[in-house]
Amino acid sequence: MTDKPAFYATTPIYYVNDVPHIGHAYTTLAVDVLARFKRLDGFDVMFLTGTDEHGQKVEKSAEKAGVDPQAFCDRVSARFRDLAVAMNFSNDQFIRTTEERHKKAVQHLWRELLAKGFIYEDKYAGWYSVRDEAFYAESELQKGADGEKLAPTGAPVEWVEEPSYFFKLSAFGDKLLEFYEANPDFVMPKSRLNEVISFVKGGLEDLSISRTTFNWGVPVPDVPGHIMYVWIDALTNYLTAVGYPDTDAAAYKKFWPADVHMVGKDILRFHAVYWPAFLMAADLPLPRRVFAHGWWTNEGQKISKSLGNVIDPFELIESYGLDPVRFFLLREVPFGNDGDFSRKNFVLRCNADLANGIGNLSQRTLSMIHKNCDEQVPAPGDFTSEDNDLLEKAKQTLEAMREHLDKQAFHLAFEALIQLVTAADGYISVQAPWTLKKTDPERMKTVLYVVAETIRQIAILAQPIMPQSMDKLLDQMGVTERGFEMIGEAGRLQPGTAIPKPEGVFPRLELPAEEGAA
Ligand code: ME8
Repeated sequence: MTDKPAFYATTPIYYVNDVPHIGHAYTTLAVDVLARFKRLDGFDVMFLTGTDEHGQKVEKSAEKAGVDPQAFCDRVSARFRDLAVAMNFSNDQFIRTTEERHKKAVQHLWRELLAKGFIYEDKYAGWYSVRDEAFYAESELQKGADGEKLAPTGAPVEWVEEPSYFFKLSAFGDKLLEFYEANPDFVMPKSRLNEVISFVKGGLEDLSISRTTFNWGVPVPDVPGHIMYVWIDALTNYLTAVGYPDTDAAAYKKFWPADVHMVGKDILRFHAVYWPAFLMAADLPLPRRVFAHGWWTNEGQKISKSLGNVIDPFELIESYGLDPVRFFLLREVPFGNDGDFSRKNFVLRCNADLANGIGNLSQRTLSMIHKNCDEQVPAPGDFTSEDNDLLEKAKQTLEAMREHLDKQAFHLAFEALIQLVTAADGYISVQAPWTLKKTDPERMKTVLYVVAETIRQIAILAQPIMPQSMDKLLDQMGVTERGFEMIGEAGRLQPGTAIPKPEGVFPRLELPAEEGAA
């Protein structure tokens, strides 16, 4: 391990009750972009994702499939690993809650909470939703069309009565409120923090953390017949991955507490209330941030298996290529807000920003250099103030992206990048190198150099979101050093570097046959 600063970011671990869809790809993509950005910016990164394999929901799905639960988990978990490959995710680990190291970590945490007096035995009688794997108070329930009781998420609930161990969550209300007050960026976006605060202010009840009516879970230590509630099991994965319970482990010392837990808004309460309470109870440091992003719908409709409109990320990549998919998901919607996926918007956005933007800028510049400068990077003359302005803008773009990504504002980070492309386009139109070719060939070389140098920096800065295409572009320009320390003067293109006939990086995409068609 190096002495570089640490950055630890996690995704939720996904239930293996169903195959991955665009929502799962979205969350992991967001963390992938952060991880790649931080690595290029000189950090030692731990990027964790994985699968959540215990609980009643998974047990029931395995039963329905007629397969033993472990075999079922192995099969579906593999699909999530396939997704990571297909999406070019750079995760450092893929954790599974059925791994031995994880069972050991959760059982250790349980013993800690018990020893510190935060666990007691009682009987649970209340509402439970298997779909949400969550307990609900009577007051939280709503009525369905036929008058049946439903969870606030619309999921069915059932009345459960069984012996259970409880975690003294009620003891943490004030401590949590103090913590949120002292760490106002702990939950982002801000509106979500307000939701969390009002939930905690409403009063916290103790949390049932063991179950006895099924088997598919981590056994409660020393108590036959009890398995752990799937959420205490699942949340602990963030500790397992860095070596817990060995708090002297190098990874634990370097990476805990996590910098960001990235989650969807559906599971904010578990991450921003239960998880910090467990950690406080165990005297462990709390994560620095929980970011709860918004929800994707498909052409205006809720994505659901029963509606048959689940967006398959593998199919999207097949149809449009990987990097446009990566770009669109994080560029289109202000991160944190809900977003609607439409193929028409997808094509329009990618054509505007990629094919006509970065793609066209690099294609025409590299072609002109190839044709008019002996197939190599030209030597520039003295820079004018316009030249320096554009070159300076690249440096400022890195700073802007850093600032935006520290707040997980992906859309603003990419907006800053696109503005740099637009500035380069504007510069070419004004400088008109095609005219200079006849009137002042030396100045033409300087102009082409300045644009090529800007493209080099755009490509370096865009690597986190579009790693494959930017690799291809940087290869075409003979650029080998690709870290952010190369932004600005340090990595200037060397005159004389070969520029082969360029190959386009972003083909134009075709609009779907019917407007707005799915
Ligand atoms: O909740 N839009 O797993 P899960 C955006 N195992 N994001 C979406 C989405 C959509 N339509 N659908 C799903 C669990 N997601 C637990 C987590 S963590 C210790 C345990 C994403 O398989 C989003 O990140 O139900 C959401 O929070 C997550 O998938 C839920 O995944």
